[in-house]
Amino acid sequence: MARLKILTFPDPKLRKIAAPVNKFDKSLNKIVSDMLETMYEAKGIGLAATQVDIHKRIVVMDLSEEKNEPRIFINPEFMILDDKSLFSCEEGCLSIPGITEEITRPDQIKATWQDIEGNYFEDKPTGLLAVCFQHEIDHLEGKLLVDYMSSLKRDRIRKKALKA
Ligand code: GNR
Ligand code: NI
Repeated sequence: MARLKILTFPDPKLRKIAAPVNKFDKSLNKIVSDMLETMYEAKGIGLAATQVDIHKRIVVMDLSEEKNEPRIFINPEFMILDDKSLFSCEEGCLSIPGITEEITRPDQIKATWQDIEGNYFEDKPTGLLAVCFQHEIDHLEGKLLVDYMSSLKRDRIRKKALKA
């Protein structure tokens, strides 16, 4: 296993769109295990491959207290089932350290993904799992928390990050 470097805003590589995974081989296993190590080390609850400069549709998560329930989502997708059912959450992001923002997102979604062997799954996550699923898919599409903020706030965060 290896710990990977997490890209931070405003790195333009965070804006790349990830490509679907179509080979469920050893190299996918290696990426996933490195991403899990990187996520645990950084004390995040989720990590998208985009954040470690790998532009493939791979997400890892662990929402458990004990940090012993790794979840792996290959080619994750979601559909909004009810656009009137919303959930607000104070979100953080490993790629925008030190910043949190309250974001409102759909709470009733249908999620689909593949596992590391390519088997297909679906579920209807709610609450934090639904939030995290959408947050990570945003990364795969090159979208970040700052995109939900006012441009004034975003520019302030950008300037601070560039100065540091
Ligand atoms: O560690 C993380 N915490 C978090 C909290 C609320 C909503 C989303 C998240 S994801 C974030 C890790 C991360 O940046 N994943 O992309
Ligand atoms: Ni993030």
